[in-house]
Amino acid sequence: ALAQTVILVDGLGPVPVVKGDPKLLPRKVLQFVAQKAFLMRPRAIYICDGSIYERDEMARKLTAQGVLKKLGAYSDAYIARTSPEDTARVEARTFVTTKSKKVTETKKPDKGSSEIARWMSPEQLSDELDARFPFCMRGRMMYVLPFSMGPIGCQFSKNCVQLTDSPYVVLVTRIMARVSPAVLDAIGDGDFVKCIHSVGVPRPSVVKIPHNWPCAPSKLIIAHRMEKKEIWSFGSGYGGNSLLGKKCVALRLASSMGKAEGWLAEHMAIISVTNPKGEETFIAAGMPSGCGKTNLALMKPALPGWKIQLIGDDIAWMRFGKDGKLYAMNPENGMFGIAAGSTDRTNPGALTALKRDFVVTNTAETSDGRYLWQGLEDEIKGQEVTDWKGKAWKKGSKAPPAHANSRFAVHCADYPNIHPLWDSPKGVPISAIIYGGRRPAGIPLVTESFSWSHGVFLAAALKSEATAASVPAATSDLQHDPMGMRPFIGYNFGDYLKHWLSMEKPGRRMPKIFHVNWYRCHPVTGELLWPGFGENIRVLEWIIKRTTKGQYPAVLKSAYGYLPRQEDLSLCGLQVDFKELFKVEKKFLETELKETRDYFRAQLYKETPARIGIELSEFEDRITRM
Ligand code: GTP
Ligand code: SPV
Ligand code: MN
Repeated sequence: ALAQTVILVDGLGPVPVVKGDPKLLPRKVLQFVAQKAFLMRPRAIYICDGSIYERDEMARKLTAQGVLKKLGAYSDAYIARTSPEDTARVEARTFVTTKSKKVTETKKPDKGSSEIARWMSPEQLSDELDARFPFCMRGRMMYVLPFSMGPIGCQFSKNCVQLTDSPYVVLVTRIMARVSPAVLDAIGDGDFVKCIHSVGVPRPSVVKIPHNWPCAPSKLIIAHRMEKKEIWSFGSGYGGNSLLGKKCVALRLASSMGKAEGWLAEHMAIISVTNPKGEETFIAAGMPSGCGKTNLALMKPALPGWKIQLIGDDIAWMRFGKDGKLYAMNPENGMFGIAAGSTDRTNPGALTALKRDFVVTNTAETSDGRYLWQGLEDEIKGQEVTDWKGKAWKKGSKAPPAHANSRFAVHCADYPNIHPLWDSPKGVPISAIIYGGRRPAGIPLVTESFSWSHGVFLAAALKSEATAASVPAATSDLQHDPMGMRPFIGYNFGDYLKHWLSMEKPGRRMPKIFHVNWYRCHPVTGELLWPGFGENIRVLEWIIKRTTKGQYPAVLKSAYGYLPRQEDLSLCGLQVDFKELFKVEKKFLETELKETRDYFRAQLYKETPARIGIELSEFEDRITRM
């Protein structure tokens, strides 16, 4: 008989390794793989290397299962369809586990659960895992996926190994993170983040699998054991639930490591903006899911001579350098951007990136092998369309062709306007931080904070309408979403705000903090007051003038923050209602203040940082004087 490569698992015996050489696994990785193979009992093990051969193999496998189809109009492009029950992140089933509850949750007087970093005790988590993971990969392949968040082997990067039974996760992680055997070398004798993921449907399955997309929504859990740097995810194969490098490692885990080590992991795009004179400014933009980070990063400026280049579209790791500047780096390798609504008008950058080696999920497709979604309907020229559920679709059909949280996954490096420093391990120096959410009423188009602590306050008080990026899907209710990080802060919210406030130190060049609102509507007609997208460059221009030309004095002071004077904002060629866009009303702010105070009271309780209390009362004073 042919000698077969195996991993010897204690208590179980040899488990075949169908690809990769287990002898090349670092000792601790091999141990991890063997222990978890004992727990989950896969039929075989596959050690991934991130190559295009591997991509093709996953694609063949998923195609045979009916989950994936090649999009013939591009090269190496695929469309995937998930189960309609597995289309977005599930916050209610996402937990952070630490020995002491205090490290994670702020204490509250009432029994309602925290909206930020839901704590689960180590004991309860063990029970939850015991009820799910034993034998969960029976009949399935266990993929061993070594990846790095950040350039491989660099000082601030994080080495990770994810075990998964989802070939889709392998296919997409290859785009989103740096998957390579070099990560195993970088691990060497060292530690790594342990990610354990299963779709939760062992074979043979006793239930019918919709769209052949196995998942177990009723048993879903995503849990972070912070002290052990371990992430456990069960029951979902999609997005932030299963691509564990993204929200789980690069935000929740990283934010808590950043707290301990003095840096920040934030839900932010990083962009370079160059003006017609060739002067470049780097900006970080924090917004809740579905509020415009990717669109901003891939924007085509409407003003002539301006250029925007992408560094990152979703996550920023930021730390102050010895020169006192704040450097931001993108730990990801790809973009997992919202597909529906991306068009030549709104977001031409997305379409220019989607030419080769990408995966779209839960979009529609045309009979000539192209992707299709809301906003692209006019491009249908007689082709037949199949919607995200696999059903025939026609213009005028009631249901939209793509799911509202349909996504494209594409390599950052394949985007034509990628910045040459996009993968710099040090990052780029940030001059301004922009926050923004969906605020149909009351909040101006752009506001500059009075100071660092006022900026932190504005960001902490950020609210936005819910979007389809997480379940339950879009209601239009306003939700608090501090720093756009509500689902991603991996530790105590009070400590998080203190950490942000503590960034300000003598000798540091603090970026200015702004708040933007692309989504204000006319109070009577309900129509959007601002055209958005490429026109947002006009707001960036003002922000840059205020930031880099320290002496540029032109502002109006409002109770909410500094506002631009009409003559300082380039509005030429636009028909906009400046007065409505910037109206700041006493009654509105009074309600806003009360509501924000209540929120902090509920979510922070006694851990509200003193400085935030001062910001609240200064805000109150300013409102009183209106
Ligand atoms: P996540 O990937 O979920 O974190 O979202 P994101 O912050 O990257 O949001 P994205 O850029 O994908 O934008 C989400 C949706 O917001 C888009 O599909 C647009 O419909 C809308 N959007 C983005 N920018 C603008 C804008 O300037 N104006 C308006 N009106 N809508 C915008
Ligand atoms: C978000 O929800 O902010 C995303 C998509 O970027 S997911 O990867 O699903 O978290
Ligand atoms: Mn995001």
